[in-house]
Amino acid sequence: MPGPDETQVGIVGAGPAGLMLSHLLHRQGIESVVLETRSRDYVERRVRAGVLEQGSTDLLTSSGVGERMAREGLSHDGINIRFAGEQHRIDFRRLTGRGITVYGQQEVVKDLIMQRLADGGEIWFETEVSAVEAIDSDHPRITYRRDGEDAGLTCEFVAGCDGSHGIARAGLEAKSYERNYPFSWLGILAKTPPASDELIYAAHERGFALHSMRSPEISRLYLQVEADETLAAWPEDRIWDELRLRLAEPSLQPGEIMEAGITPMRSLVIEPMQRGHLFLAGDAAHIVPATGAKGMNLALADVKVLAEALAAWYRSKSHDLLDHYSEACLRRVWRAEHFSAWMTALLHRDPAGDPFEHKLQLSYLRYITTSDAAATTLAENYVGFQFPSPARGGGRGGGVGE
Ligand code: FAS
Ligand code: PHB
Repeated sequence: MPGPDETQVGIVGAGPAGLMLSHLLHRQGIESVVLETRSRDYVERRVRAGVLEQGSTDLLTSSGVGERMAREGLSHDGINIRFAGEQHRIDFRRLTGRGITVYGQQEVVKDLIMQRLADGGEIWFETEVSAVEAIDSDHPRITYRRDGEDAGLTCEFVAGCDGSHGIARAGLEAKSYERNYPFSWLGILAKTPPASDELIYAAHERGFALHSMRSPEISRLYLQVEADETLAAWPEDRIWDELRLRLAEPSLQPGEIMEAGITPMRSLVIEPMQRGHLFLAGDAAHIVPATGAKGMNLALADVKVLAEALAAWYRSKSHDLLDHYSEACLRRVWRAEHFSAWMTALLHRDPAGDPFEHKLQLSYLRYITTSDAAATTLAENYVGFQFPSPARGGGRGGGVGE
């Protein structure tokens, strides 16, 4: 069943980036088609991120898709850090005046799909994009396969929102900056009440562990594992025993594991994030290790900038914001890349096991958990760093909220 063969903005990928972009464009009267290789059920069930910065929750609320998040999201004013038998709380609210909201990425995706379909939006599921061509022309073209048929969609602009393994960026003559870490995260979603009211980040000599949650009944938990680890090496008893040990949380109760997966830890930035009439957003342009909970927030921040730039073009044929899209995103992206790499190094055990490095790590953890100045560097980045606005002599705003 072929769809229309042309649209204003073709969007590759129905993750948070692609769906939010389509939603924001619709609110500006701009037509788009989202092409998604997976089924709706798969996309809505995929368990990933869990923490929203205030800039992201503001965007969801201001664009009219924040109602369920406001009802079901968990507002948190800080996180806990555990190491060497110590427990310390980083008080975001006292240090920065802001907090975070815990609300699963799959819930954001469900809310956006529901809204787009209610607004008559075009989301073509089970539609695999094979190429994005003619990106230097005024009519870039998406080639895709749907219902066993190959077809094409002629666009005025294309947004590559196809994630960390996306193909949209193939046509960019871009430079990539990459770091691969010598470990991965084993993540589970389990039917067991959280053992803590707030997130627990644990730097244990056996490895990193993280206790997050989705509701008073559902916990989201992670363990640092070998880079090439498989789930087969982690029977459920071993997972729970290791979580209780590393989190120093004997009260954590096992529960039905609803989803388990292993995610490699990787940093990547593609520069520039655009060429001609193709613009990259989200993981298609940059990847961060999940330690700093930045992935989904960066994706939403990118498409807020891109939607404003496209709206300016459709309104007045002004190219300026489009020409500066990549520059407007990269300062925020690199701040999040640095923070995510820094927090990852701070909390993970280095498999190379350098004893001097481990001592430095412990010293830094003690500094961050005793000095307000040091704790503020973590807090202001975790809740979403806000660059000084031009009025205060700084550069252009760079966060979602700016
Ligand atoms: P996404 O990857 O979410 O979406 C891209 C979409 O494009 C996908 O639906 C994909 O199916 C589709 N697509 C790809 N190629 C296509 C093609 N050729 N044609 C059509 N469609 C195509 N971040 C955190 O902050 N915390 C976490 O705990 C966390 N856990 C993660 C676990 C995993 C396994 C992964 C992979 C990522 C995780 N992330 C986490 C990062 C994640 O949340 C991303 O930052 C977020 O999904 C980015 O959103 P998008 O840019 O929309 O990309
Ligand atoms: C999550 O809730 O999935 C989560 C929270 C914080 C992180 C990563 C993942 O740093």
